This record gives sequence, C-alpha cells and structure tokens, in this order.
Amino acid sequence: MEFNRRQTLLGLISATIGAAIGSIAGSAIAVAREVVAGLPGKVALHRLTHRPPNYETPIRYFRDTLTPNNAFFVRYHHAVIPSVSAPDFRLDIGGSVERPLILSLEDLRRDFPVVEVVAVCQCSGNRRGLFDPPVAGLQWGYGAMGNARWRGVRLADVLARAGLKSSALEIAFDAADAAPLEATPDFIKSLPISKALHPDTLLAFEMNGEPLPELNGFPLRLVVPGWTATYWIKHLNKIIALDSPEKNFWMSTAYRMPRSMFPLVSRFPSQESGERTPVTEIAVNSLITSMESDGSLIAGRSELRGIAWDSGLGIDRVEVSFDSGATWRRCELGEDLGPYSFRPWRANWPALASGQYEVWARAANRAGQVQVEKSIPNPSGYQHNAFHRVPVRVVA
Ligand SMILES: Nc1nc2c(c(=O)[nH]1)N[C@H]1C(S)=C(S)[C@@H](COP(=O)(O)O)O[C@H]1N2
Ligand SMILES: [Mo]
Repeated sequence: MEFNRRQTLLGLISATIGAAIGSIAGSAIAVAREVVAGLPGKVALHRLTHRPPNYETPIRYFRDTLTPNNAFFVRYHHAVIPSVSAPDFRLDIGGSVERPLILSLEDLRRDFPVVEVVAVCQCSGNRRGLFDPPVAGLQWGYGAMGNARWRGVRLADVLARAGLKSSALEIAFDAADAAPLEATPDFIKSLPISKALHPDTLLAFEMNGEPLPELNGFPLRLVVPGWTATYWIKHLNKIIALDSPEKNFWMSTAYRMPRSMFPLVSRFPSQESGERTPVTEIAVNSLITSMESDGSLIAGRSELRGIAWDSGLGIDRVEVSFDSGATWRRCELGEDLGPYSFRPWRANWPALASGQYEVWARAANRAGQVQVEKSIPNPSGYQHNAFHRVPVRVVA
C-alpha cells in the first residue's frame, strides 16, 4: 500500500485545554480521569493515555441515542496514526480468492449497493476500571463505546466480486497503522466466514452522515455489528482470505476470555483452542445517563433514563430497583433504531421517603441473557456487564 501523504496525526494534536476531573458514580471503584480537549475534531473527552490516543466518552453524550462523532471514543494500539487522503486510498483484497482486487473509495461507492446499519461499537474492555479486584490494562470507565449510523458496502458483496474460494476459513483484516519499529505486533484481526459474509458486516466510509472522523478510521473501517470493537478495524486497507486460522498476538493471546465465563451465542470455531476463547459478541448491558453534574440523581427532579444494548438479539426489558435488587420495576423502552443500536429507556420515580438510595439498572435480551449483579472476574477484564448503580438523593 502506498500513501503519499503519511503523517503523524498526533503531531497535530494541540495542548490540553481546560482540564477537569471526571469521576464515575455508583461504581465499586471510582475511576478519576481528566476530561481534556486536545484531540483534533473531538470535544473534551476522558483521557486515559495520549500516545497512543485512548480517550473515552463522558456519560452525558449517551443521552443521545446516536453518539455524536465529535464525542465518539478513540482507542488505538499504536501511537503512529496514518493520515490517508481519500483519492489516494486503495483497498487490497487477496488470499484465497479467484480475482484479487484493488479498489478505490470511488470503486466501492460505484460498484456495490450502499447500505446502512445502526450499531454499537464497544471495546471488549469497556468498564475494565470497575473490576474488583482490579485487573491490568487500560482502566476504562463506562465510555469506551458509542452508537452510530454506519454507511458503506457489504463485505460479502466485495468478497463475491473477488470470487472467494470455498476453501476459505477466515477473513483477515489489516490496517495502515502498522508499527514496524514498535515492540507491539501489527494489529491484524480475523473473522470466521459466517460473520464476514453476514449481510450486516460492512466496509463503512460514513458515520452519522459524515465521512469517518480521522481518529475513528478514515477513510474506511470494518463494521461488525453485535461483536466487540476489536474486530472493527480502522483505516482498513487489506483484506486477506485465509485457508487456515490467523495466528498472531491479537488473535491467539489477546482478546480471549475463559470458556467457562459465560456461553457465547456467536462462536468462532476455528479460533477455539485452549481454555480461553475469543471474545465475540457484546454482552447485554445498560447504563443510566441522566445524572446531575455530580454524578448522582435527585429523586423526582432528575429524569430517570438511560440506554440498553446487546449483540443484536434484541433488548427485551430494562428494570430498575431502589432496594438493592429485592424488587424491580419495568422501564418504558423508547425508539428502536434496529437490533444492534442503543435502545433508550425511561422510568417514573417511585415515592421514596427521605434517605440515601441507590438505583440499580439491569437489562435482559430476547434470548434470556441478563446482566449480572457482580461482574464476572477474568484475567483481561473483558465483558463487564454488572448492573449500573447510581446514588440517589431525595430532596424534600
Ligand atoms: N487500525 C486499527 N483499528 C482498530 C484498533 C487499532 O488499534 N488500530 N483498535 C480496535 C479496538 S480494540 C477498538 S475498541 C476500536 C475503537 O474504535 P474507535 O477508536 O473508533 O472508537 O477500534 C478497533 N480498530
Ligand atoms: Mo478495544
């Protein structure tokens, strides 16, 4: 791949403006981190690391069902982020195909049906910072996720044009952000054929009606609805059909969870070896979003609302409890933007005598998967989906 305008985007990142401290309410561990402006094209976000850029979205932006592009979280494994000009971009499709292809963005838009899907992009390690006892890794709070309307072409259509051979077992994806001088291995991920050919799996060039932001994968990213964001390769420039399983650090070692943790509905058979299995689908989850600026709710005054989501099986119900799970009240579900989207919900306040409370929220999906009271410990801190707990003040 050739890029005649390769530069370090981080070189353009300006100094920190208006630092503030954000904290996460209602969690076993309060994770404090700075809210800083400084990433190009982004509002102030919670900064975890600057090189590579790892910034999460403050909870209040999840009051919109679609996460604004300028508040969408940013996660990179490599510090050097390529900047590619759209006219120079080429996507290379090879491996076990009859006709290897090299496609420009123009080719993609012109030669294939353009389709859309609303889907949650959530890091496997979202909420890692809330595990108790703590686990190593980026200490994400609640904001390593976002929901967007993705527009692009079906990966299945592109693979059909290339003449995918029946011997292919996996499709591997590589990006422009290789780091040959770094100790970190190149970030390459693969998908099983079944997920790669799923009609909702897209090569996306637009997000919420705009070209992809630079830091969210411009000009092209893989969109894998229902699966965690590790598979959603940004700056995608190479697709390789493989007859044998992809083996590299990011597939064989990272992004794996104990098989015994919970049964995954979406399987990745060719990568299932050993005691740890690849993290695939997004676990059912919910979040309260209407907190006051101090992170608590004021009974009867703050609205009681939030979002719920899962891997695309569909949210069945969201419930809230004010008595530590003894009784639960069903919430009203809002607008449905499709099975992979955040689903907004709201509830009325019950009559509460004065005192200190916590509201707990939990979601269940149509397959009967429910959130857990306590997150299931696992070595890399993936799939945190414990009930969201927020303090409630009763004001006379
Ligand atoms: N090229 C590239 N794509 C990538 C990554 C990366 O480091 N490089 N990280 C993955 C991970 S782990 C996550 S959580 C998402 C983050 O997507 P975002 O930065 O658009 O929010 O991108 C995925 N795609
Ligand atoms: Mo991630």
